[in-house]
Amino acid sequence: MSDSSPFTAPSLAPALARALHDLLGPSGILTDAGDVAPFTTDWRSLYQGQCAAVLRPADTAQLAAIVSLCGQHAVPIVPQGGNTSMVGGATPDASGRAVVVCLSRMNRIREIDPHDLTMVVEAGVTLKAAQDAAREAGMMLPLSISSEGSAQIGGVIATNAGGNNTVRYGNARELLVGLEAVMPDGQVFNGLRRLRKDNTGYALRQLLAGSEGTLGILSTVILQLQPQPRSREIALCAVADAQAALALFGAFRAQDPAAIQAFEYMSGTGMAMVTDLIEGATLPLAEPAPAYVLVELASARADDTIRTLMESVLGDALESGTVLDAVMAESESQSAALWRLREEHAEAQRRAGASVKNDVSVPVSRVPALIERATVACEALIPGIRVAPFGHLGDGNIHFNLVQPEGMDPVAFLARDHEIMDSVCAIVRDLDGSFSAEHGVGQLKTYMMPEWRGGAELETMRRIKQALDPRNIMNPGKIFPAQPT
Ligand code: 2HG
Ligand code: ZN
Repeated sequence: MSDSSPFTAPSLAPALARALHDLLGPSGILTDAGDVAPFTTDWRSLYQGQCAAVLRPADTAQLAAIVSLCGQHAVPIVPQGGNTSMVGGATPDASGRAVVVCLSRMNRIREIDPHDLTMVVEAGVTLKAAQDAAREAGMMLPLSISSEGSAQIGGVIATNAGGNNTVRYGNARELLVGLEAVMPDGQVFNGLRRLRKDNTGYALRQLLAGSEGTLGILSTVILQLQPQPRSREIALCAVADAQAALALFGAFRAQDPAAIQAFEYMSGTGMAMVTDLIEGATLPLAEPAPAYVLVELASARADDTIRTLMESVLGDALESGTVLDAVMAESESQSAALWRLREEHAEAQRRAGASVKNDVSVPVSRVPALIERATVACEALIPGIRVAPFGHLGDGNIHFNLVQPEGMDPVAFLARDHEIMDSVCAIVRDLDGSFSAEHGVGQLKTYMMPEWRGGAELETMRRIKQALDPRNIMNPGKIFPAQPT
């Protein structure tokens, strides 16, 4: 469309459509069905929404103007980064009233400070690009998730992503030093301060982190970096079960808790899906095992302490039978190959058929009980169901995922998703866990909120939402269950 052609978006009021066009120009607005289609469904293809337009601001001023204009016209806004939500958190509903605000044009890494160990990043930078930039500057952004090639920093912080390094560095929220956000009334909240100490009232940036776009849209953030590790060791271990995996975690932790960069559990079923369905993924062990652990140790020191630690703990574990077999990476490419076996779990499960995901957490000591009890419950519920739990054992977050039985109609399987989630969650609850450890609530898990977070907790969340976004334009339908009308 040329600059001079009249811009229309059938479901937007003409005055709003004109104002948005004047603000963003033709390249900043998508309305053609083919152009908007990728923005109206989610990575898992669970939701098919519609939108009036996709808006692509180039800077914070444009983002703020979009939010004010949409507020004046009571048009809902769905912020979207890399569209990698596992819970439909960035997908508009089917009404077609909302606009999707896509942050990918705001993609500058503004500054990396080697003295403060911080980086200033715009919301649309992919996590991978931010990690690479930190590495090139001799530092490390200690946040790693399997969707990092597509996931964008704004979404990563807005959903308080967790991932593989939480065991050592915490979730995204813990890495958030400062932030700039556009609030639901269009005001810009400038909290781009890089202070380790700043005890001046409510922790608003921590509130916005994890708010899933319901309280504002993050435009720029300051993230905490770490020195680049100078020594790193990665091993893949075969184990008999989660109890052995936990014992191995305890053995590493007893020697040096600060060295554990990642401690990931994988089931034999899930690993078989990866090696069967992902090209070039092969198991570097003599034979398949009931379960596996991928452990990464790292240190800022360049000596052989980390190698010695890995060898001695694995040596003892092999001798005692805690570990059945193990392989240590001897090169960068072997390290990447071992990590790939872990990181391709989500993709392999997607290829294996319909799946129900339970992104749950329990106290670390109870992970084996969770896996044992939930396996029995799911196998009793649907014979032939493929139980493929994996994830971040070191922080207690297991993706207790279930893949449809071979040959079952995927629609019939997904029709039972609440039944499956509820039976897993009953066990999680009994073990004092949480129904969503890192993927958030999105729209998929809103129905669980009253039971799990009801009473004062959900009511406080509702009041905050009502105070900041009285017109409910920011990512409606996420986090909060619909209230009876
Ligand atoms: C991971 O840890 C992601 O790989 C995705 O959180 C988990 O597919 C999943 O359930
Ligand atoms: Zn995960």
